[in-house]
Amino acid sequence: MRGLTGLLYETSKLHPVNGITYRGKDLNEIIKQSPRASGGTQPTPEGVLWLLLTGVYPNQEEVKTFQEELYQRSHLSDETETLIRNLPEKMHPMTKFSIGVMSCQPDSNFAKAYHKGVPKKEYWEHTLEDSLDICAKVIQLAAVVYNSTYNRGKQLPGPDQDLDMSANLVQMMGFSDKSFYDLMRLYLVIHADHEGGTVSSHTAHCVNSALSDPYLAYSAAMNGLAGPLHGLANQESLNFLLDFEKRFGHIWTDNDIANYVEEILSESRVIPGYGHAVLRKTDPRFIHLLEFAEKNIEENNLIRLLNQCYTVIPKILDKHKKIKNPWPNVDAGSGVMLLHYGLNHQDFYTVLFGVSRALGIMSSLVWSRAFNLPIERPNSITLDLLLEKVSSGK
Ligand code: NMX
Ligand code: MLT
Repeated sequence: MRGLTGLLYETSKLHPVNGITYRGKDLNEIIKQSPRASGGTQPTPEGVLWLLLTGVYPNQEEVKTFQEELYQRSHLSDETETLIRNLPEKMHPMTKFSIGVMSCQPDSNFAKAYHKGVPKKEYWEHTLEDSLDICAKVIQLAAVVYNSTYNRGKQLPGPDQDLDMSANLVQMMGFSDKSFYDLMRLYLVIHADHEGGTVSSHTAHCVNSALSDPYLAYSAAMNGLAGPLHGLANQESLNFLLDFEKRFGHIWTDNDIANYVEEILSESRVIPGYGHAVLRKTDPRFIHLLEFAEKNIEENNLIRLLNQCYTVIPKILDKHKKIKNPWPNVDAGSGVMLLHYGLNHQDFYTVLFGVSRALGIMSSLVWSRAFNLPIERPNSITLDLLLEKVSSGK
């Protein structure tokens, strides 16, 4: 269905060259104009959630009140926390995260309202309640998944109502570097939405179109995000660089990178973090991460390697004519930044992508219900019928 316009999706739109806009505003503008946390250099995800929902930036006072409201909504039940803590240690964090979301589903305001028989025109209001709850709870869910997987037995701070979502998440995971708070703000802002056709947002839209509640829809979306061609590419991209480093150490040439890439391609594997279904230029989100690194992170071997890959890999991929976009996407660089701050559990990276994507997916579901969009049910065709159609020329 590449290139086929088949969805109404209100909150964002992707341009093949200029990248994503949220409510018509590009990331440069949002990063400059959206309210930032006190003492921070980056916009807060709360402000971006407000923008996605309403189409306008909140002022400083509104974002403060909104932050307080989200904090009130963020509580997890003991059952949910216990469930996550008791999941097998080796289970992938994305699986735990998705199960965690499902375990909150009995609290769905939408599901209760639907079963009480509220009129259709009120569906969006109950979807909004669930959407705000989910955006607030995912911070806590992610922290519980992280701590129960990697920080077992450690005493860690609980949520702090004076902190924004990003700072809270970083602090609850046991990190205290204020520059990491800022990276997390940038991270959660730039991953929030990528129009309606991404595997995750489209999945949420499709599931919710059956009037499955927002918890069911978001959890399904996370199962799509967990795929290596989608959100899991962020862990794969860092592993790609670390494997290269293991082999070549700190001294390598452009040729070494080129040979390494060709070797992977010859095994019919993909180069994670490169290519895109829609983008035809470097993903602006990747550039924002590089700019953050330039200002805040002292150059190290991995950052040098990341930059050199950016110079070498597109030239190699461009020679393989079937690859439509040889440029890096957001996943190429995010892991290197997280690793710099000590977050060295690659398996967890896609959970952070998922936390961020809640903002876009949840905002768009509110609009889908406000527009009363119908159940999504495209036609399909069997191979025999397809062959018949082709041979008859119709
Ligand atoms: N490495 C190797 N082969 C590639 C790559 C890549 N990075 N990108 C595209 N191709 C191949 C692709 O597998 C396909 O091969 P085949 O016909 O044999 O199936 C061919 O090139 C044509 O694909 P495109 O039309 O260029 O890309 P498509 O829209 O099908 O897929 C991606 C888009 C993003 C799935 C693809 O570029 C890819 O697999 N990239 C690596 C994984 C990745 O970084 N995913 C993250 C996407 C962003 N995100 O955050 O979700
Ligand atoms: C995303 O952010 O979801 C990815 O770039 C994938 C996409 O846009 O299809």
